[in-house]
Amino acid sequence: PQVGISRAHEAAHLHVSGEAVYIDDIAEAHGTLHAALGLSPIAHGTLVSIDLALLRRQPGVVAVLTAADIPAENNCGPLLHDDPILADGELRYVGQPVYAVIATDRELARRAAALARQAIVATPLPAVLTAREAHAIGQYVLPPMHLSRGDAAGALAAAPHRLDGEWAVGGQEQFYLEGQISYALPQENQALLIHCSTQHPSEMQQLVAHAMGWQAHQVTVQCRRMGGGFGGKESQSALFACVAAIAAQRLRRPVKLRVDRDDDFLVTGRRHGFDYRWSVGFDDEGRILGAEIDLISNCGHSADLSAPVMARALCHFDNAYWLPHVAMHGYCARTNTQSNTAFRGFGGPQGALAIEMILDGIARRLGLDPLLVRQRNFYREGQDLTPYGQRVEDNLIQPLTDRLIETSGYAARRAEIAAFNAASPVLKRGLALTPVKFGISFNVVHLNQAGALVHVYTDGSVLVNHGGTEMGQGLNTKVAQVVAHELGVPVAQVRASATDTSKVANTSATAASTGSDLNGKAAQDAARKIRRRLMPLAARLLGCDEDALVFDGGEVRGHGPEGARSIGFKDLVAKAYLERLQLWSDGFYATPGLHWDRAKLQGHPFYYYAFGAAVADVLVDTLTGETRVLRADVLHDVGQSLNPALDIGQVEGAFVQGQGWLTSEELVWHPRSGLLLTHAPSTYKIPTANDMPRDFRVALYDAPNAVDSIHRSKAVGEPPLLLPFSVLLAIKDAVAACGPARCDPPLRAPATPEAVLDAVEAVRRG
Ligand code: MTE
Ligand code: LUZ
Ligand code: MOS
Repeated sequence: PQVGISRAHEAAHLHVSGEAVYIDDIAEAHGTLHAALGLSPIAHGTLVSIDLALLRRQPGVVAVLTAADIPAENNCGPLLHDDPILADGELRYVGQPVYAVIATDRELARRAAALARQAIVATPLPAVLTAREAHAIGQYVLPPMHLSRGDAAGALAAAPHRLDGEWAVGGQEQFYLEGQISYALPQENQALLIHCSTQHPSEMQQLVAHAMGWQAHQVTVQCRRMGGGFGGKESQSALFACVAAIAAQRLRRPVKLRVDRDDDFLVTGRRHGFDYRWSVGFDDEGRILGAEIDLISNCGHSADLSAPVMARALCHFDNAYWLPHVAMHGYCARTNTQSNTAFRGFGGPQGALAIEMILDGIARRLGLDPLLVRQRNFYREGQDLTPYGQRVEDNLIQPLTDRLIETSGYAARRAEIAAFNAASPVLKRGLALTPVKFGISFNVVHLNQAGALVHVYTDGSVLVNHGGTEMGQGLNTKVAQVVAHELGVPVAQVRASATDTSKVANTSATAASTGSDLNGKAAQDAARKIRRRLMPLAARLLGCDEDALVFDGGEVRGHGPEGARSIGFKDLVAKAYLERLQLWSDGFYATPGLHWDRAKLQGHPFYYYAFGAAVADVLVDTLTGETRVLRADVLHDVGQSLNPALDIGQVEGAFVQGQGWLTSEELVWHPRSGLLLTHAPSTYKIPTANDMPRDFRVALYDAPNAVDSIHRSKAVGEPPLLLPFSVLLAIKDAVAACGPARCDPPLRAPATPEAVLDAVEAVRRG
């Protein structure tokens, strides 16, 4: 078999040697020009004029483009068309692109573009910089969304206990190592080839075509790989693709637009920060009887993907728990900041984190171990209907958690930590176990489709192209394994080529963790069609029935009346060519059984759920607020893994990325000017190797997917980002050890040293 085994990432040797080609590594065509963006210096205002003469006389400048130079639609927004490529009339946030300078080299383009403060004349208007303010005045990018079941208010009123809370979690920068970049090359007869670092080549093609007023066939978008996307290149690669395309076509020269890190921070959005306000009613055992919650997301200046992000947040507030009566209200606040977008988890983490904070609060109020309260609220037989009407089938949460409790030695460590804390006044330890249930599928039904193209050449080697994009997650490796498995050839005989809109059309973003589920199935379909075409010939050559054929190990074997015979795959293919059999095929896949009522927020949006759980053991220095993850035990469900090494890598990466979100990555906008102050690694702190859990034990829960997914595997990209909720709650647990029994530390997220110290002080004051 070629699936179910660990294989190195197909480009790992290229990544480590520096040979892997990213967009900026593509050899520049003769005459290439470079673009740089001039950014709005104010958070809100009316654009009066741009001093084009000033910009044009800067050294090296070839052209300056403004909104007036966009041939057709001035929009790069994915769903609502509310995202200008270049500002037109209104300035909406500090960092909004207002003009593009095209120059003979990048440095000159940047120097000219940086004159924005002098070049842009604008009349400032009052700006709304926080979601709270926007919510208070009812300023949204979309109408509010409501998802409820039963009688939450009645259940709350009747409950023996009640907890009211307000809390917030910050946003998060994707911090892909390769920044946003597009390189556009004019082609003959009114066409463009665009190399774009994007998770969504088809969307880039469409948005460029709309901006140009062109037909889609005039635009080809290619992406060999990204140096990370993490959701940040699902929609927001479009601005860069559009600017490069417009400039290239206008000047009839290749144009590259690569922004530096600071501009990437200032121009593009990130994970939505959320504000919450909740009331929950519960019984003496900590079982939730009723819950009401407002979720307010900071969307920034436009809608982007905020609607499906909020929908996913609402559909993950339940996480692993049965909520008999619940009312959720989602508000998508419009602010004068970057437009927030997809980031690993896509609102799911922001939804589920709220219920985990609530359960922790309930446990502390009742003086119970939070784990016990969690277990009592788990979905179970008869209490397995989500608020949005989908049944939680094949629920692994209890067996998986039970196993992790045992393998992590939870009970013994709980006692050990209590003893440690009793004897340690300054350093405190904390422990927490949190579960994950994550719905797999795009929560927009029609996006759950994929296509692929498989070519078998006459020497038996195989080229596969599919609609997905490679961003480091190992999608091409998995798809190559699937194709190799189907044709019975070694995986080294299969190559995946760059994603290209001229090969597979109308693709979805590589997102929602569905890359291998969708493209793996589509590629399998294509490979299967080729195998089926080869079977009659093979059966004839081997003197056996078609159903006796086995494609494996680079050959085809058959057992017929004359005994066992075999033929090399290569020889079979060579003969098939002479017989004029079609040796290449397309493939297609659409996830079955999905339905979703977007207005009522009811239906069956997910093909299945992925589960997981983590135990975090942390150490907190209560004098400095510093924290360290001493140990993390993870048990994560990837079904029957296509490639355990890649999956463990995804789990580890997602864990640490989520840990960064919740402990160190803090975004700060200047309260008056609206400038994002944390726009570089000097002030915005992503985790380093030193922040990894000191003892990190990741195991896969090895059980085949109950539904017919690709080789019974499960999606892995996003769900493990929720595992480090355990880190935040373990920090909270450690802080609680500083205060009186049953205290509930008011810990902010991210739990930076400052936030930890504030919480320690608060519980000590009582
Ligand atoms: N892993 C790496 N190395 N780089 C990335 O950019 N993106 C994540 C996840 N893992 C990402 C990653 C996100 S947001 C998603 S949705 C999935 O990968 C997308 O890929 P998949 O569907 O093929 O898993
Ligand atoms: N839904 C979803 C989406 O669940 N994940 C996504 O990444 C996405 N992107 C666009 C629209 N809906
Ligand atoms: Mo991932 S946030 O769905 O790109």
